[in-house]
Amino acid sequence: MDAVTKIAMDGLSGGTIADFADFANSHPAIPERATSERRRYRTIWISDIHLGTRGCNADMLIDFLDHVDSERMYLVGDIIDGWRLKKRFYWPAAHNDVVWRLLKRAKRGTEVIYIPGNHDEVMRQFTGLDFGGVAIRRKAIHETADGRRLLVLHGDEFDAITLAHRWLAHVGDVAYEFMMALNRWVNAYRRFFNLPYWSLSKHAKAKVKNAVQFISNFEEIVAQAAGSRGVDGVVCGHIHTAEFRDINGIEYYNDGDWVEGCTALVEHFDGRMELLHWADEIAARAKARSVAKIEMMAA
Ligand SMILES: [Mn+2]
Repeated sequence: MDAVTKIAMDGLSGGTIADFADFANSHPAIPERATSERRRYRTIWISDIHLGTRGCNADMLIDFLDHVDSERMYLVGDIIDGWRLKKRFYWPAAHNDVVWRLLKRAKRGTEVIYIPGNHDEVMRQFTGLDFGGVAIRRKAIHETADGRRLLVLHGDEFDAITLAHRWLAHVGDVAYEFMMALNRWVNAYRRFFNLPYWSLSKHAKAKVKNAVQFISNFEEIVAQAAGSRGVDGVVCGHIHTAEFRDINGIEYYNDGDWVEGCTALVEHFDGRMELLHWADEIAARAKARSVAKIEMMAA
């Protein structure tokens, strides 16, 4: 048993991830909204949550999970960050709440398919198994309501091709960690002044030419690989850049992340696909509330 599995097991048998041994009788720290008020979709894809890190935006994800529901849900990798957990154990109550909500969904009848990524690759050894209604798979083929076939995978499979030098991945990792810390400070400041959530790396990525080049290379390589497998499109995560575009006749979808982009990919009941930007949804909700308040005061 490696260190990460051991941490996970220790946690399950008593530590901070205590309640899951008695999941049916446990309750989340942050109470759930009524399930009847949720927007329904045929399918939801989320990835790159990075539970176990300070970067994880668990509060926004909890808000998302409490406002939407679906027949099927894909967890497209890097759900738990084993790399970071191995260095330092970090597991606040909100992270427990995310896991609780995901398991609860499976229990209520959503078909949950978990495709581990590189940060939670320790779970890949359980490929083919089902845990409490969560099916662990290496990849999947999703058929949309209108019959298109989409390959679903995390995306780190292409690192060897997209990253010419392995060490670049680690430099990128350190730089990314720094940027995430900066992002937290910027947004703590913005929250204090009642400003909406702002994504630093979304702006940085759009400015840095190399990052743009890397992202478009990744997108093209993934789409090409999907095309050669004879599917209509591909859904992945990994690079924390939500996207939806046509690449030489192949639909390329990236569901983004819950570190700072806070996005999800959804399929409507007619097969139509949409990227949800949850920070925008929360801002729109707050605005609608304040408009309602002003109208009430004026009446
Ligand atoms: Mn990844």
